[in-house]
Amino acid sequence: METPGLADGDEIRARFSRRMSDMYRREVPQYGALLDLVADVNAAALRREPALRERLARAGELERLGVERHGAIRLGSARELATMRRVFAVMGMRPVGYYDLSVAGVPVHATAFRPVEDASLARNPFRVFTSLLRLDLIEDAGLRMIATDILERRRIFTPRLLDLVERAEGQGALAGAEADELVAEALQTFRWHSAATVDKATYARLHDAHRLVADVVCFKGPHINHLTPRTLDIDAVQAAMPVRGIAAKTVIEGPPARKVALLLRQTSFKALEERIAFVGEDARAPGTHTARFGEIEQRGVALTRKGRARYDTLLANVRHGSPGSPDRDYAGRLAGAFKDFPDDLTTLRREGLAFFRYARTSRGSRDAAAAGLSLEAQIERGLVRADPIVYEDFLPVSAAGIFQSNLGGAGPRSYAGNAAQAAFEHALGAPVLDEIALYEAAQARSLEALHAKVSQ
Ligand code: OOG
Ligand code: NI
Repeated sequence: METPGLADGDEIRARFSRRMSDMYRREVPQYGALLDLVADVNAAALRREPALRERLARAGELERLGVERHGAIRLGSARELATMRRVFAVMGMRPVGYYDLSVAGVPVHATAFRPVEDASLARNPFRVFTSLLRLDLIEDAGLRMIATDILERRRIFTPRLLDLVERAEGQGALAGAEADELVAEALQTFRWHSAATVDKATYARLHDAHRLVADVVCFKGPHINHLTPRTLDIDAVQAAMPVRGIAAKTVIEGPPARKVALLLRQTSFKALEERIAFVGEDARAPGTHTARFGEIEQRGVALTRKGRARYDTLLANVRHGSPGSPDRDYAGRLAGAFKDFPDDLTTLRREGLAFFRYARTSRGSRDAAAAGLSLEAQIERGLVRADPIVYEDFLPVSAAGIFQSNLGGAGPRSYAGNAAQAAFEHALGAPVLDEIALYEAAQARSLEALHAKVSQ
């Protein structure tokens, strides 16, 4: 336990992510093997690139290199989602972005609960990709009723957790011991239950509708289905996974490898087949269920709306025709498609493709003439610095790829793609924040601070 002091949202989130990591490592030993591999690859990258080590040390990121960046859960009802929003709010996490996965044959839509302030992200970046099952996409009306009924009856939060959330909402923070208790109670919601809540036949019917439907409906809670540490060299981890007996998914999701990392690249090991027990007469004939895996991520610069539209188009061109299972030459075609996408920070900035945070350098603060110069001229003379803003969100096509590689052999089915953001927000009980607007605001704030200083 980590009792001392009053715990605010950032502190509660930090405790929560540590305890979650310990729990998941115990539950899924292969995840521990992935963490060991990532630690080795990161250490090698730091030895190879002293400049990278220095940059991370300056930014205070070295100590946090090993902490998980995100996890994911799948919820079954509006009530669960709305309550989860309150639980995460106590941990300083807000819903950011709307992700429609139905277009990719996955019957869910989602948001990411994450810290939004720079200081909070720096303190602990943990976020949770949170999906809501779309029962409206189950075609069989009878089965839809069964699933709805099961989900309406289950209770995924302990009564004590709800008490503590209410207390924290009233006070804005919790005493250290209460924060520990809240974290322990919250973990109950995320833990694995090997006992299904349904009989074998019901599991099979839900599984036939979609594996994901069975995963959400048949268990006592929305088990955390993966955690994701940060790697400094995702290509190296991808190549080394099979060497260490870890079954990697076929391709790395997201943009190709480049000098200037863009957005987010991710890969995972395939979900494990785990034994589960059914209720009723089937209790003595165990079954298996595939849900839990491990993932890694490498983040790059956030793209503007213009940059993002270009990224989306290029990616769609490459994936056209093989949305579910990219072929062997995928990496080559992807790199080819992005050949004309600028790969240096200056061009990305000048063409308005990526977001930057501007700050006066110490030389700039001493130079009275700086005020009369254009921003570009000040940057060229080393009076102002432009640092890329890191992308903190997810990518729908990548998320679909991660989902699919964990749904076993079955290829993607198609649902008539229909985003339903209004319905999602209604279930959530709040609007989601627009992720690009957050980056725009961060960039604008840095420019305002610059101008304010100049005019003093
Ligand atoms: C979530 C998959 C999406 C990511 O990193 O894009 C995701 C899930 O499988 O529940 O976590
Ligand atoms: Ni993930």
